[in-house]
Amino acid sequence: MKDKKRFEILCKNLKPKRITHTEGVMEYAVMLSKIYGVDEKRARRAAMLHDCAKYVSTEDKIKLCNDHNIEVTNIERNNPELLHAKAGAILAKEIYEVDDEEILSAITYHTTGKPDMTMLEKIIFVSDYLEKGRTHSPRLDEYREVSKVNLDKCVALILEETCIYLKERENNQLKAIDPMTKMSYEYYKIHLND
Ligand code: DGI
Ligand code: FE
Ligand code: FE
Repeated sequence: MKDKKRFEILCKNLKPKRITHTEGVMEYAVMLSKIYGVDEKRARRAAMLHDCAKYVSTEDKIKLCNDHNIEVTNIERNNPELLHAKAGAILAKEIYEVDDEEILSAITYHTTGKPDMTMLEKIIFVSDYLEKGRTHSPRLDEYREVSKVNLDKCVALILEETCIYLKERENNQLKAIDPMTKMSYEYYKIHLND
């Protein structure tokens, strides 16, 4: 399947706001892949599909994972928003005909990160946070500058901010930190001092 066809199918499954975000992630990911010597087409494809399961119902996301022998953790069961990442990788393979394991992994871990990510995985993780449409943090411009010179430090800064954000929410009992987010932060935090 060609990427043009993938994008057509995607557009039928996302709302306009989410398509705009996706295009922002694609643009940012291509920009970073030029800097870090990653294949632009693969970065663009991973970015295109990273949120493809964003509007799948909780029930369907759990069913997709069960049917494909993908574990659903308790945290994910209680915060089903997290599941769009794993479900997205399943749809990328089954509907969008992507069999590139690194692209699928970049989709799986785009929300939480994971320890020891590949360059492509890191690019998708930071591009999702930093694309031009994002305004959720006052430090985004600072992170954008870092992303162009030190990707590991950028991953660490984003994970740090995410953990702080989730902790604040946690006191309101709204969101629990996924163990994978925590593990990612523990792995990358050494780069905060780079
Ligand atoms: O899908 P997007 O909105 O583009 O971005 P995303 O996939 O990074 O999802 C962002 C949401 O995920 C945001 O509301 C925070 C939430 N999130 C990220 N890490 C964790 C988390 N939620 C929980 N409960 N635990 C986490 O560790
Ligand atoms: Fe997402
Ligand atoms: Fe996203």
